[in-house]
Amino acid sequence: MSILHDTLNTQAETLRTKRAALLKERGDTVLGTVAIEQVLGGMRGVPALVCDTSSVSADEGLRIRNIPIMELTDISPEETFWLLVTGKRATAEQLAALQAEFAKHYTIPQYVVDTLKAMPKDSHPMAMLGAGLLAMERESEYRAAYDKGTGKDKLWQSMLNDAVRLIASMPGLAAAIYRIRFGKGDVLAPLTGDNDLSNNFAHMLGVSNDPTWKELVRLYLVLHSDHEGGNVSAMTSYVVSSALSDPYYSVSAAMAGLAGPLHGLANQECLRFIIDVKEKFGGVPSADQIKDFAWERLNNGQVIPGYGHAVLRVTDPRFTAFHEFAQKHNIKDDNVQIVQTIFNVVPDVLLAHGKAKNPWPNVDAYSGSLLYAYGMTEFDFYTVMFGVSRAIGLCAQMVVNRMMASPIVRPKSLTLDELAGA
Ligand code: CMX
Repeated sequence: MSILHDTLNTQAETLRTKRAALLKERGDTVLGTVAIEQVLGGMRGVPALVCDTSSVSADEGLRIRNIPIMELTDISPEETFWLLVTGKRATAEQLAALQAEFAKHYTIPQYVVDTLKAMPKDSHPMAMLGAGLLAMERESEYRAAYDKGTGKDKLWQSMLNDAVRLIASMPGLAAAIYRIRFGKGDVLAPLTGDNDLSNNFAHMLGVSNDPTWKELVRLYLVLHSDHEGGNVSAMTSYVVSSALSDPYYSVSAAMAGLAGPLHGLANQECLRFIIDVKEKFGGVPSADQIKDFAWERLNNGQVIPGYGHAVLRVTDPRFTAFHEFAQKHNIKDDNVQIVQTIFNVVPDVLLAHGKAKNPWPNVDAYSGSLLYAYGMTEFDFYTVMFGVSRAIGLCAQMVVNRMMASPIVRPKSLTLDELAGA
């Protein structure tokens, strides 16, 4: 039983009542129309999902429970989860109790380590993350509760237990992937006497002893945790869990989406772009050289990774938060300078190119250069870092949706001929 159960017991009832009232009193209210260009254009802007944990606006970006992300840059991942799932800031006592629950799961089962070690040496770290999560599915209390015939309105309780365990296992799982996949030596045990999730993650990765490394890991885990309900990873877990599949299935499916270069893998692609630039020009290039390089890429039909967004129309505040971190800690290596030069040049290039609706950077344009600066140079791993964080938001969204007893997702598809005749 998690400390969160007490807080959420009454909230679950309130959410279900609110949902039922909306259905009864305003169920036939029309939210908008759907144009053919939206159907053919990846459902852009179609208001079709419920997500209470966070929202993303075009002109401001991410708010978690209506708090701008820039006001949350000093909180912990544990507090982020608490806020996402309850809508309230945790007290120090609640936070300590939640951390103690998380800490029970920082050591991942040996059979998961064995599964990772048995995978081919060239497996992508994201494939290993998905496989590790699926191996752990047998731990699901939610599936066991469903098998025992637990009623629909109670299932969220065992889902919350799974969520706590899954989120707490992610750092150990990711760190094991890092150490096994990149030949970093033994898998490291968690810290003794320190329940803090990001401290444990920073330690188990074994990347750096610099105290600010822990701060970067904490910030990284907070910034990537949630981005409302319509992005690929969130929507994937929403759909999969709507079939009452357990969180291990749902999060591993979401990780498969996060592994795509237009979504989470963009941070890996971004660092590759920066390294290509550095190698081509033998260091930090001039603004004109970056401009030519960006045009070359665009004319070749490639995207500029880390730029553009389906919703945002301004610089992503998470990019700004990383920039402030770099300034605070005086990180000015070549990669960070290249990130800055790209930022000075690429928006104008994208505007002149005339395709991208948003020429400004997203979070992925900065994050990798900071990981690299602390010695995590294996950029195939960066999306796993993203995944550890994103699991926090995915699990929060799933718990809230299960509290509401959301139904199975089943929109209508049309053939091209049906659209043509519409
Ligand atoms: N470089 C070049 N072209 C870009 C571009 C970029 N960074 N961003 C958008 N475009 C292009 C699109 O490919 C599209 O071209 P076509 O009309 O030929 O298909 C056109 O501009 C219009 O796209 P859009 O409406 O502005 O953007 P979408 O909502 O379709 O896509 C996104 C959004 C993020 C996939 C896109 O901006 C992109 O590919 N960016 C680069 C990859 C990236 O940074 N992804 C990370 C996003 C954050 C995350 O999810 O983690």
